[in-house]
Amino acid sequence: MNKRALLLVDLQNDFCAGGSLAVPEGDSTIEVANAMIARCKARGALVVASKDWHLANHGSFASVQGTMPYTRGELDGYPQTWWPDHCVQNTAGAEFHPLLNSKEIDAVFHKGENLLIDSYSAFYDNGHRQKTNLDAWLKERGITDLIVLGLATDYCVKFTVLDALELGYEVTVITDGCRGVNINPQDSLMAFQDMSVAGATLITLADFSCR
Ligand code: VGL
Ligand code: ZN
Repeated sequence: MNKRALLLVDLQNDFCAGGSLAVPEGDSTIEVANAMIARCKARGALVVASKDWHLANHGSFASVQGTMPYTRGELDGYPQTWWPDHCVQNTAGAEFHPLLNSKEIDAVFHKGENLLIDSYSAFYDNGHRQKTNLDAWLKERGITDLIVLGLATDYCVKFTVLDALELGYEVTVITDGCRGVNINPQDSLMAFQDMSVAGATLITLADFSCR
């Protein structure tokens, strides 16, 4: 029997309107997330969430590197986009969006705590060196299928979905529950394509309701 969990990726203030790394229309993911939380809970599914969780001097911050935000370079041998300071541990920007029904979340998994490497995926850092507890937590509970939505499509959603597929989960992405940074205008579209080619099923909230 397949057992499903809903995975909410980085639905934090800094990625929403007024946040330091605001994703265009990022807030619009929140009502999709709340609808999915209600549906999944009604079917007895678990709900988990990731949080980007950096120290104030994280190596991905342009301010730390003396570079311009949204330009690119290399961090510890990996290509790296330099970001505005965001999701600093225990700041308002790192909190869940206030309208997110976060009391329904069964477990939260933090990532990005290592100063020297970025961590887009909720499962691993960008070098696949260290694993979060997410995979073990899900497998302990017999979860085989993941339904994923969140921020941002072209970074944390994409790499979370690709790792989930590699780890053997069946993955469904709720596309209207995702929004991208789109440094290049096509980035989100290309990210959805990458997820689909790797084996993810892409559907909308409306599609999900009639399954
Ligand atoms: C993210 C850029 C930097 C994300 C996190 O959640 O997609 N993007 N850190
Ligand atoms: Zn980050």
